[in-house]
Amino acid sequence: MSTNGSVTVRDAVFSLLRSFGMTTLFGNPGSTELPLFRSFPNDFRYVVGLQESAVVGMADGFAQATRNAAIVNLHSAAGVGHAMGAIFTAYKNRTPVVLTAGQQARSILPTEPFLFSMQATELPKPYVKWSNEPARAEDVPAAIARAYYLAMQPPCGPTFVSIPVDDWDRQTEQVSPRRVSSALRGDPNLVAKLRNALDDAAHPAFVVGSGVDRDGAWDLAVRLAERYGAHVWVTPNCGRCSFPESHPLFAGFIPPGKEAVARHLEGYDLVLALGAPVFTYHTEGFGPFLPAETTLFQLIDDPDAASWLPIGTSIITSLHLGIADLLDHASPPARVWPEGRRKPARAQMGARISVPYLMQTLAEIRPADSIIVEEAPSSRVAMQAYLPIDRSNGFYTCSSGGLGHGIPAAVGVALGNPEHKVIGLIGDGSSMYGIQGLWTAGQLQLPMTFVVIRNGRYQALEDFGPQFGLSHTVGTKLPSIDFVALAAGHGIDGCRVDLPDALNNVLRDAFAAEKPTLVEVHVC
Ligand SMILES: Cc1ncc(C[n+]2csc(CCOP(=O)(O)OP(=O)(O)O)c2C)c(N)n1
Ligand SMILES: [Mg+2]
Repeated sequence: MSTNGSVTVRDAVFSLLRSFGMTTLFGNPGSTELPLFRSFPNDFRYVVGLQESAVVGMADGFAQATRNAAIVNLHSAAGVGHAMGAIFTAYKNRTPVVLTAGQQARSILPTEPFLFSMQATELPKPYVKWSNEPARAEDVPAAIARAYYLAMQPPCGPTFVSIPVDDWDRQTEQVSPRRVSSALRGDPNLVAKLRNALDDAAHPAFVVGSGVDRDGAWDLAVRLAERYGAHVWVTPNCGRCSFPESHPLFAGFIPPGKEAVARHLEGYDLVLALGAPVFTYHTEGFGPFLPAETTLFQLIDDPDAASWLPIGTSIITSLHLGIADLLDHASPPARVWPEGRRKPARAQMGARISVPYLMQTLAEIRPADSIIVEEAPSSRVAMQAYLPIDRSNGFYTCSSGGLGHGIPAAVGVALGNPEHKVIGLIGDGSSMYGIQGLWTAGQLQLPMTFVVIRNGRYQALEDFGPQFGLSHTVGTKLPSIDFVALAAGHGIDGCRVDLPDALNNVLRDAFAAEKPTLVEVHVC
């Protein structure tokens, strides 16, 4: 093939990224990436993260908020290594992220240079969908294009391109962007079978996962539930909110254990999982997968998640197309709706701030269109009870269980969503895995609020102890972390609140601020 190039690899890549709408580059620079920045285009912005885990977490939040793949540049093997936990999370979140990493110059690779990544394409596996170091410099733009199309193809996820430092100044040819469809349509025969089963079901339930909101199918899922009078449960360890939690058909959250799943789905003759892996358990459990009388169907855009389901019928489809196909026929006779979940008793103001009281206060005073990004393990049940999410794109957490996502992802969501207030609800322990995100929020002056829930320990692990027969846990106390000082040290405002009657005003001020603010809330 001719290599009579007319542009540099760098210009060809920037032009391609521009055509994909990827003009925000997340990264942490090193020597093996510097030539990328020679005449950095004015219409691009470079968002610096101070550690690569924070870089990828920010890109993950940004990609989810903007519904387009984010582009990331990491520094060789060390940068990919730091980022690995966040890459794992982006893979589990099904977030499209195009990761690039610098590699040493091709001519010195035979003598194992400083910073050289020995098996660059192996390093991020198995948590990338595709990994490549182009054989020739001129193939770099085409590799970026392929990485983009694959990242955006359901199931979405990270892809990786390793780029030798001397490639950027080489000549190549422009690569034209193409339309690559990413919609999947389910087998019409199976969709008809599911529709008949729904028409015949006496007590149907839906179990929703992140896939519904990720695919923009929120309104369709509401219509389908209303048509069938189906209870709607949230699948365990769900990364987004896919159904309004104040809706009369909303039944609640299924805990992540085998027995709990079977118990919660008792009494339903048909269970339809929508955009949900079925099921993501956290601890070992026993007994039946589902109650014996229950028939299971799954609509999912992920063939892998469909393959390990032990029972039932899986239909591989984009959620918006699959649900639209189910709705595309005459409605069955209207059903009497079962009763949804009950509102919890009002949390009382005690001498100290309880987590339910904090969540209730947040629900009452947060801006109606604000977005919650959560990483606060032992506070989650209280949040689910007292802080209902009722908007599409209104909630994000990590699906992997790997801490360090919350602060950076909140920054990425705020960057991608400037018209909405973003509130990060972060445990004191969790915050320390991605604390560098505060600095980026400060540099960009994002008008967001970090609420650090300070209980002085890894409460979730202390709660787990008895399940493993432990009477006490080791390494779970977190004394002496000063979050107000950490906020100041990262260039943002911070304040502390430890009495319930001060909470309301402190949070109101934080939400009104047009800059990032951290509120350290002492809870009992
Ligand atoms: C990267 C990573 N390291 C360790 C853990 C184990 N872990 C799970 S929950 C948890 C505690 C988190 O503490 P905090 O944010 O304070 O929340 P709390 O449990 O107090 O509600 C830890 C350490 C993890 N999930 N991910
Ligand atoms: Mg804690």
